Amino acid sequence: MRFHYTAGARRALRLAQQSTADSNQVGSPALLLAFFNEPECRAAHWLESYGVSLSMAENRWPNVRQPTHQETNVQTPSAITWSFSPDVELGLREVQARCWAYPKPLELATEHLLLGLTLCQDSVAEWLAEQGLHAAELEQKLHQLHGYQPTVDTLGPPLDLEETPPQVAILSIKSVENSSAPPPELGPPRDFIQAEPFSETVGLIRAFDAAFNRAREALRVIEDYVRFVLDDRHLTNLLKQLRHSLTAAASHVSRPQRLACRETQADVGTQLSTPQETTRPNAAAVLAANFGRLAESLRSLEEYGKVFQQAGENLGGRFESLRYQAYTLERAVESTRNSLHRLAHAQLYVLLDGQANADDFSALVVSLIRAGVDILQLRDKQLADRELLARARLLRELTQGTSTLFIMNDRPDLALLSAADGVHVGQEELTVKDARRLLGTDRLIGVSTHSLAQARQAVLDGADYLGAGPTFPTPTKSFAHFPGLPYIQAVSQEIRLPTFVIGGVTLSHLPTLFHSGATRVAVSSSILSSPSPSPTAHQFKYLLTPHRPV
Ligand code: 3NM
Repeated sequence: MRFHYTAGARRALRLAQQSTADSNQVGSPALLLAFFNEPECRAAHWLESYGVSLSMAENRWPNVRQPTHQETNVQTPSAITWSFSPDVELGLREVQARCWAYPKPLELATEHLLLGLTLCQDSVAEWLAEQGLHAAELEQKLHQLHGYQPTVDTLGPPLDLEETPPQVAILSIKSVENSSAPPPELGPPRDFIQAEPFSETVGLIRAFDAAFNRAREALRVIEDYVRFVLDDRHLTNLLKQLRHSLTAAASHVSRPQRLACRETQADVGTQLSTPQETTRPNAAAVLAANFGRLAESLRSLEEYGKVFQQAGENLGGRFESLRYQAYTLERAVESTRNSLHRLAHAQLYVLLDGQANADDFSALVVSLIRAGVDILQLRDKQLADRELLARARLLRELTQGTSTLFIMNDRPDLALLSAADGVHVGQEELTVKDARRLLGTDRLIGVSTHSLAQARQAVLDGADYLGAGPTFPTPTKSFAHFPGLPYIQAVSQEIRLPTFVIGGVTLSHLPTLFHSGATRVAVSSSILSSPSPSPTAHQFKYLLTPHRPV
């Protein structure tokens, strides 16, 4: 919105500015006195009609320097930069709010400036009230004068001055006059000067403040879920870091400045809500709504941040990078939540090879399914592709319709061809991103991890579950390094994405593993090499099932 001033208002403002040469800010006492030095000034007439004279004002503010005769007669230069004191600035914004339904563009005359002084919430407003000049009465006079009849519809939301923040000396918003550039719709030169609207700067700070608050609130809602429902330390830390980075970036516009411009009571958007906002059918809806709010607010901060940044700064870029972090976290939270549902009862994961022939393979698979194995992974480094695919298809057939999931090791291509439930990849194999490209969103992607850093990365990459190991020495696979139990403890403490402890796990390890915080295991040799794989698997399942004494 653009602001315009009548010639009289411009002269009064110039006089007021001249008498406050030190700070160069137009303050309320100087503006009040300036009205009396401005001939034909309606504000002065109104003041006089209430019995307020120049000498009374001078007595009350003896330190305000009066302009000399020469200063009073000086020509208004074509461009003046005005800077208002915070009080005057807030008062004028109130005037703007009260006259918002006037025909545009709103032209501020001295009577508008006087109304602004009564709305300043400072010593001038107090003094004027003592003299009988109250904002409500002046406002009515003003509307009558300009032939404007406010109705209930046009009055807008009530403006509660008590809600206006206290005086803040930081705000310095400039108003620029430029008489050489009248707005096109006004035709030939008129008796006002187009000014860059101080209200736009205030509005921009309001938008920035609102977006910052929205982003912070959304982050808190998400953080509460991740902390109290998922109980995930890693993601909680990342969300907290994001919140701190957000606050650090937003502090570019100081808190006092944001508070000074905040107008929650007068915000035209606070009463508007959609039916979707009033209901949240489940936690997924809460998360989706708040990640959406977060991304939108970060985009708003990015755009308005660019307006506030100085040359050489990249405030917009900081918010942009936070937005990308938010997208990554959204996926990680979603994956963790989905997997916890999908793999809620998956505790026993068995890796098996293709056996000597298809019949042996079938018999073993059927017995393991009956024993209650939750996930079967086909992992065979010896079989040729055609035979491996045949075993995979057989495994699919045998697990179909049961509660046992089928995961293909290392080969997304064979996983697709055999319609497996997912694929498992190692650190040297295809990345989660590439596997996801091939397999789409519904199939599970598991990742082997050997350190906390790899586990954290896999969570952010959108893995559906983790293998964590090797924990104990094993004949099944050779390793140079054993992260062992310390890693199991660390990953159990930090990460809630379903994690299967792997590497040499036997029945006798279970108490130690439970003690380390683990609840799921992936096993090969201790079941397959046992004289009776099915009973061993059954025993694993029994001991892994919660609430059973170990
Ligand atoms: N991957 P077993 S440990 C295939 O740590 C495999 O990533 C591991 O078999 C890892 O139960 C491992 O016989 C071997 O030790 C698992």
